[in-house]
Amino acid sequence: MLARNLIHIHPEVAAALAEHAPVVALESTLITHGFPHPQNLEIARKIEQTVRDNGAIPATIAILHGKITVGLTAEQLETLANDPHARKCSVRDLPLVLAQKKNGATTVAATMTIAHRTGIAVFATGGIGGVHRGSQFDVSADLMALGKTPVTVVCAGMKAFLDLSDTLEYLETQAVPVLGYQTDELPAFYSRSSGLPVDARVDSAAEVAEIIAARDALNLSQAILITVPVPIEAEWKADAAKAVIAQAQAEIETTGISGKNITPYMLAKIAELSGEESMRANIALLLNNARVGAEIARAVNG
Ligand code: PSU
Ligand code: MN
Repeated sequence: MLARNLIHIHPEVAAALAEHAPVVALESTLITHGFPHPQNLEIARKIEQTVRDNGAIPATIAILHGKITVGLTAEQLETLANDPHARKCSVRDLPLVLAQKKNGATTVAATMTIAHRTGIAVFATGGIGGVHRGSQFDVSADLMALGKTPVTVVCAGMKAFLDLSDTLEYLETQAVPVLGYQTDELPAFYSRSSGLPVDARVDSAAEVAEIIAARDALNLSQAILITVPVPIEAEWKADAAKAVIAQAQAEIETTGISGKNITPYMLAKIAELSGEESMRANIALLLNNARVGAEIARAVNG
């Protein structure tokens, strides 16, 4: 367990955990670095509301004034969404932001780590990080966290500008099962198809709960990755997305942007080049994943 003075758990989340009621962890980097202000706040609220509408308690995770905060008040969510200086925090950034008493937004890796330490089993997000194209060493710390943190992560696959097949290979090495939720094919974030297979298809939250129980009975330390395709009506077709991603990729190569700034740049550039389309798909998949996450959390506690 985390030291008491480093962490604050919202009373509603603490009560739900004590009663073994369903809780879904949510990340905060997508709020500060994934969407433009001020839509980011509205999207964050909608994700939380979708978790509630589907019978679970949302626990958005962030660092506020150097304190790990699990479950944000409406005011805290607003503060974070309005803070242009909040640091994008992967696991390696946590000690720094805590010691400096700053605000930070947690990535998939950091959110999983904190969720597990606080006893939250299910985490819903948009897209996980992965292996970047053409760069052998640009591998998101999300993949390492998946290899050593036994939670269940619900996502729409990896962001489409990554190298999806190398990312799958990496996850295999890390012993992370990649399951398709009502699909045989790995979703490609904005679009439903990637042309790549998942390890196995699962069709219901109850089935996922059984897999989680078996993992825990074996005391395995890996996450289970549930990949859910974007809803059909909001899909941004792979062909159209491909051209825009290629253009964004060409543009970033002229900028010198590196490291943790690559993903936020690519997301913003793709949104700018595609207009409404990528944004619509991104929001729809987030809400859909929040719903599936809540259903899985209910099945785990049922
Ligand atoms: N997917 C989105 N928006 C985001 C991210 C993913 O649609 O903002 C964030 C997640 O928090 C993810 C992080 O963990 O990007 C990965 O960053 P990197 O590639 O630098 O590891
Ligand atoms: Mn990177």
